[in-house]
Amino acid sequence: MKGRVFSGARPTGRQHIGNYLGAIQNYVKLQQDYECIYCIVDVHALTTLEDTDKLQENIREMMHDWLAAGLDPQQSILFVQSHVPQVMELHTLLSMVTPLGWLTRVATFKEKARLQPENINYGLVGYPVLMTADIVLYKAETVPVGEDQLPHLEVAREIVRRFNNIFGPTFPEPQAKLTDAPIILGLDGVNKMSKSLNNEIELAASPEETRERVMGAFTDPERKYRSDPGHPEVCNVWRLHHHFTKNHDQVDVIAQECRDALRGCVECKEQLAEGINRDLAPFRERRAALAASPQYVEEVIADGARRAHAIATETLREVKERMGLI
Ligand code: AQP
Repeated sequence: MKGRVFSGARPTGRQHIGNYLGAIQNYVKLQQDYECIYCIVDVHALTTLEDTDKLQENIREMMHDWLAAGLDPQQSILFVQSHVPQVMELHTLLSMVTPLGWLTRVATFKEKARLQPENINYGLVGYPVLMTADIVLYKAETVPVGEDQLPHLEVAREIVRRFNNIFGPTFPEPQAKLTDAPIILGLDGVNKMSKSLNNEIELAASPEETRERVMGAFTDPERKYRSDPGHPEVCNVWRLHHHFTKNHDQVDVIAQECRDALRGCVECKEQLAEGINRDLAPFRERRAALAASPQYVEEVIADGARRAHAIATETLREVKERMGLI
């Protein structure tokens, strides 16, 4: 029997190259060898999303990104979290074995609480419990994520261990699966690429938008003039070249020319924008075709919910039995 993979992403907008390099490229690869379940976690989005009018649109945008990137609804289950409501029930049951201290010490909770002091809601602190419910409802062993999600996954593993100890072996301990680019920095060159920091490059951006975004990227902070020798090892634009410059010898040439002040940052960014636009051209073409087929996308979403529902019902029955509820 094939092992099971689960991962989710919040529909807070279109996917960016950090999401792609950190997670989606693994989602696609894993489809070959595993039974994969990928979820658009709309309930998780409510913890920070103010503009819920956009939620339905964002869900479709994300599905377009996923399908265009190569997720195959024939092979994998692609669905929306709230369409399989058993996850809310499991979340409540798992909350009974989760000490509050495990949740309040999570760094991402502290950070979100700092960023939105006026809205430190229960959903924020319970985020890892709902994430655990997402994963274990499908008894997934492997969870492809970016590095920023590792603390949440660690809590998930602790909850699973505790549940299994108390009620007997029920869930596998989920393992994270990172790509070779587990954290992509944003255009500011300092923070994780992230929509909320407005430092992202969207996969679906037009070539002109991409070029404009890349030209605004921060480079080597120590290099003031083109005639100054550069330091590629501290430059995020150079790091991004590793992913969008096909020939790796060329990445070394770029570094040497930068060190010798033979190439300027503008030239370097222009070349990066060209590389991104070249690599993403087929994705963008597929995405435009999907956007023109709304009926097909609705069918994918409905079919995913039906298939996920069947697995979820079975797991929830087993959990309730173990917990003495039936
Ligand atoms: N910069 C990144 N580098 C590597 N991986 C990343 N991921 C996110 N940003 C990076 C991974 O992408 C998956 C889905 O992410 P998500 O939608 O849950 O992530 P997010 O952190 O909410 O995305 P943003 O853009 O950072 O959203 P905001 O700003 O709204 O919080 C996850 O596996 C994540 O690790």
